[in-house]
Amino acid sequence: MPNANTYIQLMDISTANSKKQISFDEFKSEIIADYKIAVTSRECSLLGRREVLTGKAKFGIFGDGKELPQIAMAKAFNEGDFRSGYYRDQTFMMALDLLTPKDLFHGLYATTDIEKEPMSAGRQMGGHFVTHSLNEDGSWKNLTKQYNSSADISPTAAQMPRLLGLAQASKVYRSEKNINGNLFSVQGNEVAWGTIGNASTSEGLFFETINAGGVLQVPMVVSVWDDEYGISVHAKHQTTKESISEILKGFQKEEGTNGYEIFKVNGWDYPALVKTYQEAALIAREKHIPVIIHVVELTQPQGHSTSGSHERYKSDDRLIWEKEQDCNVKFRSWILENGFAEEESLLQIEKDIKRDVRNAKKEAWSEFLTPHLAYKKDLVKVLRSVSENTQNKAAIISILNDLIAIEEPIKKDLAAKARLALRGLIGEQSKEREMLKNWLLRFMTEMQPIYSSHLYSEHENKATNISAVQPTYSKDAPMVDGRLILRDNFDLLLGKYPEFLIFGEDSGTIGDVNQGLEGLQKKYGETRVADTGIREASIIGQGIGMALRGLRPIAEIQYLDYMLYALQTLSDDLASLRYRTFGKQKAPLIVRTRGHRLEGIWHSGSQMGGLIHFLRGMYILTPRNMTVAAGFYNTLMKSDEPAIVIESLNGYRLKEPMPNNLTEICTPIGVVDILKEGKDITVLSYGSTLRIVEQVIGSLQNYDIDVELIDAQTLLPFDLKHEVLESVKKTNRLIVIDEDVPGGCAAYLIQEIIEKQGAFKYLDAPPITLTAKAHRPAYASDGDYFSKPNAEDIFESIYNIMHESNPSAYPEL
Ligand SMILES: Cc1ncc(C[n+]2csc(CCOP(=O)(O)OP(=O)(O)O)c2C)c(N)n1
Ligand SMILES: [Mg+2]
Repeated sequence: MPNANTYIQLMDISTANSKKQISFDEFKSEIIADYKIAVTSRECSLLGRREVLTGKAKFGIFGDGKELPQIAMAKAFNEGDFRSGYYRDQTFMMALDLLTPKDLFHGLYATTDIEKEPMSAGRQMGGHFVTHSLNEDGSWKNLTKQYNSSADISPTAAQMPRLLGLAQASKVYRSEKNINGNLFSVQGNEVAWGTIGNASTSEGLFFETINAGGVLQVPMVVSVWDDEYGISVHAKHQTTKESISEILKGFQKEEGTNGYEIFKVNGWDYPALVKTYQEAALIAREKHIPVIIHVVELTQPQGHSTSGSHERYKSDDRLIWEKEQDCNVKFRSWILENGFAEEESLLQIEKDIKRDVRNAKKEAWSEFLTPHLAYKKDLVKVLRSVSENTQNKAAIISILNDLIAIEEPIKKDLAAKARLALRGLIGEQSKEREMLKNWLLRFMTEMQPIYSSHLYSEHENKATNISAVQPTYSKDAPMVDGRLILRDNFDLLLGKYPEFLIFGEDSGTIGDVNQGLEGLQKKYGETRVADTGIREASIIGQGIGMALRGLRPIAEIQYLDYMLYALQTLSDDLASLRYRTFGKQKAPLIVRTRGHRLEGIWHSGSQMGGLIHFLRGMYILTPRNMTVAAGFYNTLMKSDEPAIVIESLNGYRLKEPMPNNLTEICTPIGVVDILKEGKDITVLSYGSTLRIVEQVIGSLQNYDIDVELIDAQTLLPFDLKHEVLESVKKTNRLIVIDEDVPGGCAAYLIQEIIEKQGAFKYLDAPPITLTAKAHRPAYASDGDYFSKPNAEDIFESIYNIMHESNPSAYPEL
């Protein structure tokens, strides 16, 4: 007898969540449809693992043992909602039709066609999920009409910071009526759904985000998939009391407090899961109260990944328990016990699914191979011709035969064989050699972008395409503190762009520690100009999540030195976003910070070398004054790419003339500024140090040294027009001065100028860097003097270069 009680219970919840009432037959078929998803997903995991063990795929990590809660989560997930999860969530993706078995296998093989491998065009390991937020031209799709998944990354818990922002966006859209959020939100009714493994909750990012979510009261539902292990390490080494829901109890919302609703549910209990997820959705969606769902008693039938087997670390008892508690097994029994299906029909379903998944796998493999085989055929033809007209016939034929023997070639095989053959033709001239060269050139030109494109935007409005607009001044332009230029510019930006908001530590009430936002919270409200807790990584996460949903956040990191707390999120999540999604998602977050040359180990850092290397995929901008900085913000707001703007900490009180075209000023990105022309030596610098260089120029002039001074302005990207090269062609001497460690950013700039711009042949003297000492900058004025390049260092370094090239004109110092 089918269990009518279960039906009635579940219907109660569904109705409460405003889903239409369904008949008992419809209910039964929904259960069977769910069972099919669970079995399909499991079959993919089983076959997927085998594909790795036989060598067709390189690595496999699957969602087996976690199927059922994901099906329940998918039922509560609405269009417009966002997921921020991790590599176990294939069943969720399948339940919403965002991933087919064939897609999954394409992901395993690393098929590079985005149509066939929609998760990353082969760039990410399987198990990293994504949906496409952007149209071909880079514009937004209507995200309220699709299920959305932000792009997964591998570092455990790194999905948490962005989850916060994804949820916060709903809150912003609900409260800020002036924003045109048609493509992103329907009155803030969207829930952001996080998933995380039990062991990954040990990470700081998890706790930081949970706390911030409780403070902000944003609609996020965090599911913890608890299988008691993190690879081989048991919960007793991971979590106090071995239970995340137990230790999070202090976050429980009570009458009159903020906080979370916290649920604990068994991962094999279908009706309980469905009920829990419906309730959670309701609470988060309507009331914007965050929810934690601790899903326990989950299993991992095949162990963690294809890197090892779980028999090495799980006891026999645990292994037996996992077999019995397997959520799919328990779901099957529940269906039979409640009479929702007969044994035979389940057997038939399972058989059909096995066949379908096997076919999907075969098709995916064949589609993966097809283009490679076409290239191979082409290359075989070319090498055959080459072999008929060469003095190195034996070697070429041997390469050709090796190539023919590769039945299932990958691109690397083809490139390597062609290059090997070309090497064998060194010294020969023939049309066949030309043919091979052309084949290889075409092949590499076609292949390289498949692996290297979309690091930055490739669309019309990319940041480096925004044209410069110079500041203009009225005749009686007042000289004002630099911070006022920023403040007035932010004021105008807040007025111009309703979707623009700015937040950080002390950014709200006092208008930031240097008062660049003075009075703006009063004028624009607590949502748009906001204080945050001291939690740099999740401040960035707020920014990423909101930018993923069409808002234009500026996340403020109070001091450059504390960027390190956020560096992992910036590097792994933000900087790689376009690249890892093959240009299908964007998060145009602007990070505002201030740094350089104050005093003390943690208030004067200039770790630019670290930033430029960790953050490829972002723009790194170092304005020398606040007018240039304001221009960068304006440029960035016209574009849609992520950037960091580092304001000079000691520049807020320096006087600058107030421009009369504030919001129009655009400082171009990737363009240097030649501040003084000169004939003797090219001096490249940026930020606060540049001001000291400017002070030295006069003294150098007294010694008959005519400096050409260039402000790098934008470190990533640097000098796209190669203006420094033109300068070096004229001066034949080069020094790069900054306050990073030796071999840091200055070394990068030298590499750009010498290697990329090709300045080597125009130099009469070795290019020199003048940097800070290798240690952290010591405190106070003397600490600064003996840690960072000072006026005397700069004078002497430049003088010495002149002395070396012309000792009689410039005698020894
Ligand atoms: C920051 C970081 N450290 C280590 C790893 C390697 N690693 C990948 S998964 C994993 C265990 C995660 O366990 P859990 O969170 O319980 O998820 P499960 O795989 O059990 O679902 C580890 C240590 C990683 N990916 N990222
Ligand atoms: Mg685990």
